[in-house]
Amino acid sequence: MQTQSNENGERTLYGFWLSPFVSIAAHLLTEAGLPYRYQRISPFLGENVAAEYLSRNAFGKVPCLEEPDGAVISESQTIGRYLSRRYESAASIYPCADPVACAEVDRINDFLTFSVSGPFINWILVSAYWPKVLGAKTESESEIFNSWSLLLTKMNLGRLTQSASLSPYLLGAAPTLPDFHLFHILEAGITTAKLFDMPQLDLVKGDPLLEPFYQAMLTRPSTAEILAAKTAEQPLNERELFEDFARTQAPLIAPANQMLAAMFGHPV
Ligand SMILES: N[C@@H](CCC(=O)N[C@@H](CS)C(=O)NCC(=O)O)C(=O)O
Repeated sequence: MQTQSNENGERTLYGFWLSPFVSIAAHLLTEAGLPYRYQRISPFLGENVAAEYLSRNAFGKVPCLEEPDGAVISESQTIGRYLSRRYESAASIYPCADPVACAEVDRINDFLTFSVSGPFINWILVSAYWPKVLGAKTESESEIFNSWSLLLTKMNLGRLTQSASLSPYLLGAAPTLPDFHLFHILEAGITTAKLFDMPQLDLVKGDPLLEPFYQAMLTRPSTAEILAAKTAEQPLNERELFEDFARTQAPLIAPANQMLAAMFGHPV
């Protein structure tokens, strides 16, 4: 595991609140009663690819958690599993002392990662960010991807919700790692649906199984805390998203745009 000298002995969570993955990590820390300092890293300003941040997470992705003893952990699900192994107060979200119970949590969470949340983020990037924020002329190709993604996401979410306990959480009366994962993916969908005027990204509205799950998560005091922080930062995120992101990303996405132009047969 990577370590960083941590002179002030604080726990720090790096990221920005619009990120569902940062919100998952923050939510798990809050649930477990583990205090932390939040340090905003804005991908819209390119802060996630600056040398200082890359020294913590070479992937340039947020979240990243720096522990009081200097341990540095990134990837939201890794952070969740780490917290539950290290802190008794986080043990219930990932019951690693019981391999069979743990396998059940992994089964749901792996399905979410591979079949729902990864593809969902690609959906948002291709259908919304690329044409509507980064200015790429891929409207018709993005629209096709949008339709396929809607179909596949609904299909896979349906498999999950129809087979889960949902009483009210995925595995029963108490939430585990995949509940926080699913909640923040749904939250990201609701936020981006409004942001880009794409109602199809709101996966909760009108879904008789997801609506009660979402409401149950909303009743948790930890959820209110996380959503308040997210709401407070939203104007800043929107400003940077629409005013700065295209400029800071331009050098990074230029090679991708060249490939897209070659694939699609027109300038993007
Ligand atoms: N699998 C990662 C995903 C993290 C991720 O995709 N974070 C996004 C923000 S939502 C990010 O850092 N994007 C910046 C970039 O890719 O340059 C996790 O679970 O933590």
